[in-house]
Amino acid sequence: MEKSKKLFVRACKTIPGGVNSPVRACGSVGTDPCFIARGQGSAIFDADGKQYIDYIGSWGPLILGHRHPAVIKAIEAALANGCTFGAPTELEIDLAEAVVQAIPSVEMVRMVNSGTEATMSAIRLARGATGRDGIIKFDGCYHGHGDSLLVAAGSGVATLGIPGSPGVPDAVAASTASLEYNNIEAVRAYVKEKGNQTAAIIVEPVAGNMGVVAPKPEFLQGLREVADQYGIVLILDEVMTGFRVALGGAQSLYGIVPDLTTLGKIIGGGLPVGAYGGKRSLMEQIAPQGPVYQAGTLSGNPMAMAAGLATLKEISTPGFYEALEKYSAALAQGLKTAADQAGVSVTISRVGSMLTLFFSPDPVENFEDAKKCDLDKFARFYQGMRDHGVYLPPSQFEAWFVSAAHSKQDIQATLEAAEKVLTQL
Ligand code: KE4
Repeated sequence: MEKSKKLFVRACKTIPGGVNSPVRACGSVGTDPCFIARGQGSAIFDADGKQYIDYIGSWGPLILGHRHPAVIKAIEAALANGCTFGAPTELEIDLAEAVVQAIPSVEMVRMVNSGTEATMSAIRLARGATGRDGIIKFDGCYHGHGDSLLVAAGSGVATLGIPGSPGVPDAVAASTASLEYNNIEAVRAYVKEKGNQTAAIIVEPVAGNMGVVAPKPEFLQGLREVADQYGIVLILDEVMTGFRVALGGAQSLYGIVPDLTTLGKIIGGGLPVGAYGGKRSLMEQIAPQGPVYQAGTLSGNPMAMAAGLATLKEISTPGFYEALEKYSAALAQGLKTAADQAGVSVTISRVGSMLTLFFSPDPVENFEDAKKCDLDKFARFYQGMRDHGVYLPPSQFEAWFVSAAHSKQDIQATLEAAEKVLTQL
């Protein structure tokens, strides 16, 4: 850990907190971040050469694991022609068509460079299309760091215990209502008064940023009905769940048809890509076709398009999700067994290959439930697992990701480590 420590000290001199994204800082779990030198398959190696089984997978993009041959080959082929042109390329059409084919509610799609850009743009489009300002989001959901959405947010905001964020104008924050996730009655009550001033409801169809929390059966359908009743744009933020929980995303699992969908992570195959898309009648309002402006120097970058296309091709192969489900279920079941045997009260929450081990004896259905978890115990668990070569998200309010590169041996080694660490908690 010596080289990592030295790198962290050096990083802190020129980079705020020594990291380029707060969730990487590890402060909330009482340790310093590992500096990573390389990854291969399900493994990553820190600057000191220590190997870990990686369950962060760059926070979701690496559903194929690190350096999948098809992805590397696609990036190299694109690079051979140049890395960026600031002009349209065929690769952008190819990825747009692949997204449209995989997600029927998406008739048109615009590529951007991050999930934050995707949600910011979708919100602007909803406001432009409805002429309304109001937004409904949900406590514990995280939709990137755009001003309108940094209200009662999850992920790093929750991890750092920041109530919102300085710098977000009160007027902007005031146009966003954050309600309780999974509480459709709270939404119905809110829209009675404010529905006609609300441009959009944005929701993670499976929450991943308060830890993994599945929607209650009536929740998503209830949002669809409310949106229809009040002319509100329903945005499913599938930046994390898109191509993660199913090829068609969470909307295909739960049978919900949104007006807009935001995407990211997996569609970039590890390179910076976000996207938003949906009903043609909405997307045609985006410049230059329509008046709602959104732009980006590197949007649709050919290398990123190539990495995304190669990834979508691999995950579209028959049996891909079934295999992922088998390993993910085995991991979740094994963790529960290990905790029970160690006498540690936990709740495992899993949808597909994204899961969270909550240090709480009770089910977690919303952010209030998640905040009741024993964060000290989580911190000790995180550190113990890392000492045993298992690299987990350094926050109770995040998801573990299983990739196609995780082997039976990886799962077994993870469970052996968990048995030891949970027993010593
Ligand atoms: P980015 O701007 O970080 O690419 O995407 C923002 C975003 C939007 N919507 C959802 C549902 C998301 O999960 C995210 C980003 N996820 C976090 C991890 N929980 C990114 C990790 C980080 O902030 O470094």
